[in-house]
Amino acid sequence: MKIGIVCYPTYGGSGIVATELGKELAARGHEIHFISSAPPFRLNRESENVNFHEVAATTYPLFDHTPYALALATKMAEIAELHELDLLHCHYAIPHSASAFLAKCMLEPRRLPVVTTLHGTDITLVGSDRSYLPITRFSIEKSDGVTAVSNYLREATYKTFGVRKEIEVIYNFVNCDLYTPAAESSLRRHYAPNGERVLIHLSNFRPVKRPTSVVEIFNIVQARLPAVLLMVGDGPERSSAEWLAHKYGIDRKVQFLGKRDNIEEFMACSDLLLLPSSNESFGLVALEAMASEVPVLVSKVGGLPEVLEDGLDGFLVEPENIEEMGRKALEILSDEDRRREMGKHARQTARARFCSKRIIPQYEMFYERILQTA
Ligand code: GMT
Repeated sequence: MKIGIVCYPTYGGSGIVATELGKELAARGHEIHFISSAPPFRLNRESENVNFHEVAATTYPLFDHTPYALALATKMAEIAELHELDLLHCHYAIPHSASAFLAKCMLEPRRLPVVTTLHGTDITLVGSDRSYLPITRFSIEKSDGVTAVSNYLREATYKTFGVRKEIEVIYNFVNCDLYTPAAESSLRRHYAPNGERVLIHLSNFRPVKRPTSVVEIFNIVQARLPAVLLMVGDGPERSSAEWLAHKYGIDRKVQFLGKRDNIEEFMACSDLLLLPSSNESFGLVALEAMASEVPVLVSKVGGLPEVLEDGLDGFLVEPENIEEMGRKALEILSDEDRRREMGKHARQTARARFCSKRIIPQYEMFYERILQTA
Protein backbone atom coordinates (compact mmCIF):
# COMPACT_ATOMS: atom_id res chain seq x y z
CA MET A 1 0.00 0.00 0.00
CA LYS A 2 0.99 3.64 -0.44
CA ILE A 3 0.25 5.33 2.86
CA GLY A 4 0.48 8.97 3.92
CA ILE A 5 1.21 9.33 7.65
CA VAL A 6 0.43 12.67 9.24
CA CYS A 7 1.73 13.47 12.73
CA TYR A 8 3.43 15.96 15.01
CA PRO A 9 7.20 15.84 14.71
CA THR A 10 7.75 16.87 18.32
CA TYR A 11 8.69 14.92 21.46
CA GLY A 12 5.36 13.23 22.21
CA GLY A 13 3.73 9.83 22.19
CA SER A 14 1.52 10.27 19.14
CA GLY A 15 4.45 11.31 16.93
CA ILE A 16 6.53 8.40 18.20
CA VAL A 17 3.79 5.85 17.50
CA ALA A 18 3.21 7.33 14.03
CA THR A 19 6.94 7.26 13.23
CA GLU A 20 7.50 3.73 14.50
CA LEU A 21 4.38 2.54 12.65
CA GLY A 22 5.64 4.08 9.40
CA LYS A 23 9.07 2.48 9.82
CA GLU A 24 7.56 -0.94 10.57
CA LEU A 25 5.17 -0.70 7.60
CA ALA A 26 8.03 0.35 5.32
CA ALA A 27 10.02 -2.68 6.49
CA ARG A 28 7.04 -4.82 5.47
CA GLY A 29 7.17 -3.43 1.94
CA HIS A 30 4.65 -0.58 2.05
CA GLU A 31 5.50 2.84 0.59
CA ILE A 32 5.31 5.42 3.37
CA HIS A 33 5.01 9.19 3.01
CA PHE A 34 5.35 11.18 6.24
CA ILE A 35 3.70 14.59 6.06
CA SER A 36 4.58 16.98 8.87
CA SER A 37 6.04 20.40 9.69
CA ALA A 38 9.50 18.85 10.29
CA PRO A 39 11.01 15.35 10.17
CA PRO A 40 9.59 13.41 13.16
CA PHE A 41 12.38 13.12 15.72
CA ARG A 42 12.70 9.33 15.65
CA LEU A 43 12.65 9.15 11.87
CA ASN A 44 15.69 7.86 10.09
CA ARG A 45 15.32 7.42 6.39
CA GLU A 46 17.47 4.36 5.84
CA SER A 47 14.66 2.59 4.04
CA GLU A 48 13.91 3.60 0.47
CA ASN A 49 10.23 3.03 1.27
CA VAL A 50 10.26 5.99 3.67
CA ASN A 51 9.68 9.51 2.33
CA PHE A 52 9.23 12.78 4.14
CA HIS A 53 7.29 15.82 2.90
CA GLU A 54 7.59 19.06 4.81
CA VAL A 55 4.58 21.31 5.22
CA ALA A 56 5.84 24.84 4.69
CA ALA A 57 3.17 27.17 6.02
CA THR A 58 3.84 30.60 4.57
CA THR A 59 3.16 33.44 6.94
CA TYR A 60 2.00 36.98 6.15
CA PRO A 61 1.97 40.20 8.26
CA LEU A 62 -1.84 40.12 8.28
CA PHE A 63 -1.90 36.75 10.07
CA ASP A 64 -1.71 36.67 13.83
CA HIS A 65 -1.25 32.92 13.52
CA THR A 66 -0.01 30.91 10.57
CA PRO A 67 -2.91 28.85 9.14
CA TYR A 68 -1.00 25.55 9.38
CA ALA A 69 -4.14 23.43 8.99
CA LEU A 70 -4.71 24.88 5.51
CA ALA A 71 -1.11 24.42 4.38
CA LEU A 72 -1.31 20.86 5.69
CA ALA A 73 -4.52 20.14 3.74
CA THR A 74 -2.88 21.50 0.60
CA LYS A 75 0.22 19.34 1.11
CA MET A 76 -1.88 16.25 1.82
CA ALA A 77 -3.85 16.67 -1.41
CA GLU A 78 -0.68 17.36 -3.40
CA ILE A 79 1.19 14.30 -2.06
CA ALA A 80 -1.84 12.04 -2.41
CA GLU A 81 -2.18 12.98 -6.07
CA LEU A 82 1.53 12.99 -6.92
CA HIS A 83 2.33 9.68 -5.24
CA GLU A 84 -1.07 8.03 -5.79
CA LEU A 85 -1.61 7.38 -2.09
CA ASP A 86 -4.12 4.69 -1.14
CA LEU A 87 -4.95 6.32 2.16
CA LEU A 88 -4.02 8.96 4.71
CA HIS A 89 -3.44 7.97 8.32
CA CYS A 90 -3.69 10.90 10.76
CA HIS A 91 -2.24 10.63 14.25
CA TYR A 92 -3.80 13.00 16.81
CA ALA A 93 -7.09 14.36 15.56
CA ILE A 94 -6.37 18.07 15.90
CA PRO A 95 -5.94 19.54 13.32
CA HIS A 96 -4.76 16.60 11.20
CA SER A 97 -8.12 14.91 10.65
CA ALA A 98 -9.89 18.17 9.78
CA SER A 99 -7.13 18.96 7.25
CA ALA A 100 -7.44 15.44 5.84
CA PHE A 101 -11.17 15.94 5.31
CA LEU A 102 -10.42 19.13 3.36
CA ALA A 103 -7.79 17.33 1.27
CA LYS A 104 -10.24 14.54 0.53
CA CYS A 105 -12.88 17.05 -0.66
CA MET A 106 -10.29 18.89 -2.76
CA LEU A 107 -9.43 15.71 -4.65
CA GLU A 108 -12.98 14.58 -5.45
CA PRO A 109 -14.01 12.56 -7.43
CA ARG A 110 -10.70 10.77 -6.66
CA ARG A 111 -11.03 8.61 -3.54
CA LEU A 112 -8.81 9.30 -0.55
CA PRO A 113 -9.80 7.25 2.51
CA VAL A 114 -8.79 8.81 5.83
CA VAL A 115 -7.90 6.89 8.99
CA THR A 116 -7.65 8.74 12.30
CA THR A 117 -5.87 7.37 15.36
CA LEU A 118 -6.89 9.03 18.60
CA HIS A 119 -4.01 9.22 21.06
CA GLY A 120 -5.03 10.95 24.24
CA THR A 121 -5.11 14.66 24.86
CA ASP A 122 -6.72 15.18 21.44
CA ILE A 123 -9.76 13.72 23.23
CA THR A 124 -9.30 14.16 26.96
CA LEU A 125 -7.88 17.69 27.10
CA VAL A 126 -7.58 19.73 23.91
CA GLY A 127 -10.42 18.09 21.98
CA SER A 128 -12.87 18.43 24.85
CA ASP A 129 -12.25 22.17 25.10
CA ARG A 130 -15.25 24.02 23.64
CA SER A 131 -13.08 25.80 21.07
CA TYR A 132 -12.18 22.47 19.45
CA LEU A 133 -14.93 20.07 20.48
CA PRO A 134 -17.32 20.50 17.51
CA ILE A 135 -14.55 20.31 14.87
CA THR A 136 -12.99 17.29 16.59
CA ARG A 137 -16.37 15.52 16.66
CA PHE A 138 -16.88 16.41 12.99
CA SER A 139 -13.43 15.13 12.01
CA ILE A 140 -13.99 11.84 13.82
CA GLU A 141 -17.37 11.35 12.15
CA LYS A 142 -15.94 12.17 8.74
CA SER A 143 -12.94 9.84 9.01
CA ASP A 144 -13.38 6.58 7.09
CA GLY A 145 -11.82 4.63 9.94
CA VAL A 146 -11.05 5.53 13.54
CA THR A 147 -8.80 3.74 16.00
CA ALA A 148 -8.00 4.46 19.64
CA VAL A 149 -4.95 3.33 21.58
CA SER A 150 -6.93 1.84 24.50
CA ASN A 151 -10.44 0.84 25.52
CA TYR A 152 -10.33 3.68 28.00
CA LEU A 153 -9.77 6.22 25.20
CA ARG A 154 -12.46 4.65 23.03
CA GLU A 155 -15.01 4.98 25.84
CA ALA A 156 -13.83 8.53 26.66
CA THR A 157 -14.39 9.47 23.01
CA TYR A 158 -17.94 8.12 23.00
CA LYS A 159 -18.67 9.89 26.27
CA THR A 160 -17.09 13.25 25.39
CA PHE A 161 -18.23 13.58 21.78
CA GLY A 162 -21.34 11.44 21.62
CA VAL A 163 -20.13 10.10 18.27
CA ARG A 164 -21.75 7.03 16.73
CA LYS A 165 -18.70 6.11 14.70
CA GLU A 166 -17.27 2.64 15.20
CA ILE A 167 -13.91 2.98 16.96
CA GLU A 168 -11.47 0.10 16.84
CA VAL A 169 -8.96 -0.34 19.64
CA ILE A 170 -5.46 -1.02 18.38
CA TYR A 171 -3.01 -0.89 21.25
CA ASN A 172 0.33 0.86 21.04
CA PHE A 173 3.30 -1.36 20.37
CA VAL A 174 7.01 -1.70 21.07
CA ASN A 175 9.87 -3.13 19.08
CA CYS A 176 10.88 -5.97 21.40
CA ASP A 177 14.14 -6.50 19.51
CA LEU A 178 15.21 -2.91 20.14
CA TYR A 179 13.92 -2.55 23.70
CA THR A 180 15.74 -5.38 25.44
CA PRO A 181 17.44 -5.85 28.79
CA ALA A 182 21.17 -5.06 28.88
CA ALA A 183 23.55 -7.28 30.79
CA GLU A 184 26.18 -4.54 30.83
CA SER A 185 25.70 -0.81 30.48
CA SER A 186 28.22 1.99 30.24
CA LEU A 187 25.40 4.45 30.97
CA ARG A 188 24.75 2.72 34.30
CA ARG A 189 28.45 2.88 35.17
CA HIS A 190 28.42 6.57 34.31
CA TYR A 191 25.32 7.62 36.23
CA ALA A 192 25.49 5.13 39.10
CA PRO A 193 29.22 4.54 39.62
CA ASN A 194 28.76 3.26 43.17
CA GLY A 195 26.05 0.73 42.45
CA GLU A 196 23.14 3.10 43.20
CA ARG A 197 19.65 2.07 42.14
CA VAL A 198 18.63 3.87 38.92
CA LEU A 199 15.13 5.35 38.67
CA ILE A 200 14.01 6.90 35.40
CA HIS A 201 11.28 9.25 34.22
CA LEU A 202 10.83 10.07 30.57
CA SER A 203 8.30 12.51 29.19
CA ASN A 204 7.71 15.87 27.58
CA PHE A 205 7.42 17.43 31.06
CA ARG A 206 3.91 18.75 30.55
CA PRO A 207 1.75 19.26 33.68
CA VAL A 208 -0.20 16.04 32.89
CA LYS A 209 3.04 14.04 33.45
CA ARG A 210 3.56 15.54 36.93
CA PRO A 211 7.37 15.58 36.91
CA THR A 212 7.44 17.36 40.28
CA SER A 213 5.70 14.31 41.77
CA VAL A 214 8.51 12.20 40.30
CA VAL A 215 11.00 14.25 42.33
CA GLU A 216 8.83 13.91 45.46
CA ILE A 217 8.69 10.11 45.07
CA PHE A 218 12.41 9.95 44.48
CA ASN A 219 13.03 12.05 47.57
CA ILE A 220 11.31 9.36 49.67
CA VAL A 221 13.36 6.62 47.99
CA GLN A 222 16.78 8.25 48.23
CA ALA A 223 16.33 8.80 51.98
CA ARG A 224 16.26 5.01 52.44
CA LEU A 225 18.67 3.63 49.86
CA PRO A 226 21.44 4.84 47.54
CA ALA A 227 19.75 5.91 44.33
CA VAL A 228 19.90 8.27 41.37
CA LEU A 229 17.08 9.64 39.23
CA LEU A 230 17.39 10.19 35.48
CA MET A 231 14.94 12.77 34.14
CA VAL A 232 14.89 12.39 30.35
CA GLY A 233 13.03 14.86 28.13
CA ASP A 234 12.14 18.50 28.34
CA GLY A 235 9.10 20.73 28.60
CA PRO A 236 7.28 23.37 30.61
CA GLU A 237 7.46 21.67 34.03
CA ARG A 238 11.18 20.96 33.91
CA SER A 239 12.28 24.04 35.86
CA SER A 240 9.73 23.41 38.64
CA ALA A 241 11.06 19.86 38.96
CA GLU A 242 14.66 21.08 38.95
CA TRP A 243 13.85 23.70 41.56
CA LEU A 244 12.18 21.09 43.78
CA ALA A 245 15.22 18.80 43.58
CA HIS A 246 17.34 21.79 44.59
CA LYS A 247 14.98 22.64 47.47
CA TYR A 248 15.22 19.07 48.79
CA GLY A 249 19.00 19.25 48.53
CA ILE A 250 19.12 16.24 46.21
CA ASP A 251 20.12 17.96 42.98
CA ARG A 252 23.34 15.94 42.73
CA LYS A 253 21.31 12.73 42.69
CA VAL A 254 18.82 13.97 40.08
CA GLN A 255 20.13 14.31 36.53
CA PHE A 256 18.09 16.35 34.07
CA LEU A 257 19.28 15.02 30.74
CA GLY A 258 17.04 16.86 28.27
CA LYS A 259 15.83 15.27 25.05
CA ARG A 260 17.69 12.12 24.06
CA ASP A 261 17.54 9.79 21.07
CA ASN A 262 18.95 6.58 22.53
CA ILE A 263 15.95 5.94 24.77
CA GLU A 264 16.37 2.16 24.61
CA GLU A 265 19.83 2.47 26.18
CA PHE A 266 18.52 4.63 29.03
CA MET A 267 15.68 2.20 29.66
CA ALA A 268 17.97 -0.79 29.68
CA CYS A 269 20.24 0.75 32.36
CA SER A 270 17.35 1.49 34.74
CA ASP A 271 15.84 -0.37 37.69
CA LEU A 272 12.44 1.31 37.88
CA LEU A 273 10.32 3.66 35.74
CA LEU A 274 8.23 6.34 37.46
CA LEU A 275 5.13 7.65 35.67
CA PRO A 276 2.79 9.40 38.13
CA SER A 277 0.72 11.13 35.40
CA SER A 278 -2.68 12.66 36.15
CA ASN A 279 -3.95 10.97 32.98
CA GLU A 280 -2.54 8.65 30.38
CA SER A 281 -4.54 7.08 27.60
CA PHE A 282 -1.94 4.36 27.17
CA GLY A 283 1.49 5.30 28.56
CA LEU A 284 3.85 4.21 25.78
CA VAL A 285 6.91 4.88 27.91
CA ALA A 286 5.72 2.30 30.46
CA LEU A 287 5.56 -0.28 27.68
CA GLU A 288 9.07 0.60 26.50
CA ALA A 289 10.33 0.12 30.06
CA MET A 290 8.48 -3.20 30.41
CA ALA A 291 10.03 -4.55 27.20
CA SER A 292 13.44 -3.64 28.67
CA GLU A 293 12.68 -5.78 31.77
CA VAL A 294 12.21 -2.67 33.89
CA PRO A 295 9.27 -2.77 36.37
CA VAL A 296 7.01 0.28 36.29
CA LEU A 297 5.39 2.37 39.00
CA VAL A 298 2.53 4.24 37.38
CA SER A 299 -0.72 6.04 38.13
CA LYS A 300 -3.90 4.01 38.20
CA VAL A 301 -5.51 6.18 35.54
CA GLY A 302 -6.80 6.04 31.97
CA GLY A 303 -5.50 3.17 29.88
CA LEU A 304 -2.58 2.19 32.14
CA PRO A 305 -4.53 -0.64 33.85
CA GLU A 306 -4.90 -2.18 30.36
CA VAL A 307 -1.13 -2.13 29.84
CA LEU A 308 0.23 -3.75 32.99
CA GLU A 309 -0.84 -6.17 35.66
CA ASP A 310 -0.72 -4.65 39.11
CA GLY A 311 1.73 -6.47 41.38
CA LEU A 312 3.24 -8.52 38.53
CA ASP A 313 4.71 -6.02 36.04
CA GLY A 314 4.97 -3.19 38.55
CA PHE A 315 2.38 -1.26 40.55
CA LEU A 316 -0.62 0.91 39.80
CA VAL A 317 -1.16 3.59 42.45
CA GLU A 318 -3.67 6.43 42.80
CA PRO A 319 -1.90 9.46 41.26
CA GLU A 320 -2.32 11.76 44.26
CA ASN A 321 -0.84 9.25 46.69
CA ILE A 322 2.85 10.19 46.70
CA GLU A 323 3.52 8.39 50.00
CA GLU A 324 2.16 5.13 48.58
CA MET A 325 4.22 5.58 45.40
CA GLY A 326 7.32 6.05 47.56
CA ARG A 327 6.46 2.91 49.57
CA LYS A 328 5.89 0.83 46.43
CA ALA A 329 9.12 2.08 44.86
CA LEU A 330 11.02 1.01 47.99
CA GLU A 331 9.20 -2.33 48.00
CA ILE A 332 10.49 -3.03 44.48
CA LEU A 333 13.97 -1.60 44.89
CA SER A 334 14.85 -3.16 48.24
CA ASP A 335 14.35 -6.74 47.04
CA GLU A 336 16.50 -7.35 43.96
CA ASP A 337 15.16 -10.87 43.32
CA ARG A 338 11.59 -9.58 43.31
CA ARG A 339 12.55 -6.61 41.14
CA ARG A 340 14.15 -8.90 38.57
CA GLU A 341 11.17 -11.24 38.65
CA MET A 342 8.81 -8.31 38.03
CA GLY A 343 11.04 -7.09 35.21
CA LYS A 344 10.96 -10.49 33.53
CA HIS A 345 7.19 -10.67 33.87
CA ALA A 346 6.89 -7.17 32.44
CA ARG A 347 8.90 -8.16 29.36
CA GLN A 348 6.76 -11.26 28.93
CA THR A 349 3.64 -9.08 29.02
CA ALA A 350 5.14 -6.69 26.47
CA ARG A 351 6.14 -9.55 24.16
CA ALA A 352 2.89 -11.44 24.46
CA ARG A 353 0.51 -8.51 23.99
CA PHE A 354 2.24 -5.45 22.56
CA CYS A 355 5.12 -6.48 20.31
CA SER A 356 5.16 -4.72 16.92
CA LYS A 357 4.99 -8.12 15.22
CA ARG A 358 1.60 -8.60 16.84
CA ILE A 359 0.17 -5.08 16.43
CA ILE A 360 1.34 -3.96 12.95
CA PRO A 361 -0.71 -6.65 11.16
CA GLN A 362 -3.78 -5.29 12.97
CA TYR A 363 -3.19 -1.93 11.29
CA GLU A 364 -2.69 -3.61 7.92
CA MET A 365 -5.96 -5.51 8.29
CA PHE A 366 -7.71 -2.33 9.36
CA TYR A 367 -6.41 -0.45 6.29
CA GLU A 368 -7.55 -3.26 4.00
CA ARG A 369 -11.02 -3.18 5.49
CA ILE A 370 -11.22 0.59 5.06
CA LEU A 371 -10.01 0.39 1.46
CA GLN A 372 -12.74 -2.13 0.67
CA THR A 373 -15.52 -0.10 2.21
CA ALA A 374 -14.62 3.62 1.90
O1 GMT B 1 1.23 13.11 26.43
C1 GMT B 1 2.10 12.80 25.64
O2 GMT B 1 3.20 12.31 25.98
C2 GMT B 1 1.89 13.04 24.21
C3 GMT B 1 0.58 12.49 23.79
C4 GMT B 1 0.37 12.68 22.35
O3 GMT B 1 -0.74 12.41 21.94
O4 GMT B 1 1.28 13.10 21.64
O5 GMT B 1 0.58 11.14 24.22
C5 GMT B 1 -0.63 10.40 24.18
O6 GMT B 1 -0.39 9.43 23.19
C6 GMT B 1 0.56 8.42 23.52
C7 GMT B 1 0.72 7.51 22.31
O7 GMT B 1 -0.48 6.90 21.95
C8 GMT B 1 0.09 7.65 24.74
O8 GMT B 1 1.01 6.64 25.07
C9 GMT B 1 -0.02 8.64 25.91
O9 GMT B 1 -0.56 7.95 27.02
C10 GMT B 1 -0.94 9.80 25.55
N1 GMT B 1 -0.86 10.84 26.59
C11 GMT B 1 -1.89 11.11 27.40
O10 GMT B 1 -2.97 10.54 27.33
C12 GMT B 1 -1.64 12.17 28.40
